[in-house]
Amino acid sequence: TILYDVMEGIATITLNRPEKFNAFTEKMHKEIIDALKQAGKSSDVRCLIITGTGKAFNAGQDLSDMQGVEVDFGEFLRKRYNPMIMQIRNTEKPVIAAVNGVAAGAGMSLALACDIRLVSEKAFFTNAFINIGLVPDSGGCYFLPRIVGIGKALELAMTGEKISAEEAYRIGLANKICSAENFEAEVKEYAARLAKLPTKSIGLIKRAMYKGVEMNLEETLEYEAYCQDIAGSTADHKEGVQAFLEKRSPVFTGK
Ligand code: LHQ
Repeated sequence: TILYDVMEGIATITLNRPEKFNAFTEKMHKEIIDALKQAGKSSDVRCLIITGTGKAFNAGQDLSDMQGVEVDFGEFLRKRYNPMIMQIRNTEKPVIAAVNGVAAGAGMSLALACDIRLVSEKAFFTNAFINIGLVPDSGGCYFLPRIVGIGKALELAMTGEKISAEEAYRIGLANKICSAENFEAEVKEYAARLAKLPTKSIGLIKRAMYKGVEMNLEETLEYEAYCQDIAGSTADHKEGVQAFLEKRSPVFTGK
C-alpha cells in the first residue's frame, strides 16, 4: 500500500491506494511506520519525503474499511495512528510532506506532523473530522494551533472548510506552493538541498524547536546549550567553519 525508494540521500514514502485517495488502512500504517524506522536508521538517508500517488495526498481513515465493524476509536488511534505520528516526530532528519493533492482528516494531521509542507497548486486541505462528527486526531489539536495560531485552528477544525494552496501558504500551513506540472521535480530539488545540509544539526533543531514551544525561556536556553554541545562536536561543524575561513563552499557529510 506504499512505495519506498531511496535515492541520493532522499527516502521517499509514497502512499499508494490512489483509487481510495490513499486513505489509511491498518496495513498502510504498518508499512509507513516500518519505512519511517528504516529511513530513520539508515545513514544513506538524510531527508524524507511523504507523498501520495494519483489525485490525493491522503483522505484520512478509509471509511469504507470500517463499515459494520465495532471499533474502539481510542484503541484504534493508540495502535495505528499515534505511533506513526510519534515516529515522524522522533526521526532526527527533516521530513517533508509533499502534498500533491487533497489532505483530509488524519491525512491533514499527517502533513502537519511533518517538518516542511510543499504543496501543489492543485492541492487543498480540509480538517474533515467535523463532517463526520469527530474531533481532530493524530496530533491535529497539537500541530494546527502551533502552526497557524489558536484562532485559525479552531475555525478550520470547527468548520472543516476547504483551504486552497494559496490560503494554506498565506496562513503558514504551506511552506511553498509548487507547480502541479513540475511538482515531483520541485519537491526533489527542495529535498536535495536539505539532504546536503548538516543532518545532525537538523535533527537537533527539530528536537530543540519542538521543546522550545513547550518550555520557558530559562529551560530553552539550557536545552540549546545542551544541543550546541552536541552540534559543536560534529564533523559538519568543523567543515562549516573551515570552509568559511577558506572562502569555499562547505561539503557536509551529515556526520
Ligand atoms: C474515500 C475516502 C475515505 C474511503 C475519499 N475513505 N474512501 C480516526 C479514528 C477513528 C475513526 C475514524 O477515523 C480516524 C481518522 C480520520 O481520518 S477521520 C476522517 C476521515 N476522512 C474523511 O472524512 C474524508 C472523507 N473524504 C472526503 O471528504 C472527500 O472525499 C475529499 C475531501 C477527501 C475529496 O473530495 P473530492 O475531491 O470531491 O473526491 P471524492 O469525494 O469524489 O472522493 C474520490 C474517491 O475517493 C471516492 O471514491 P469513488 O469510488 O466514489 O470514486 C471516495 O469514496 C474515495 N474516498 N476519501 N476517507
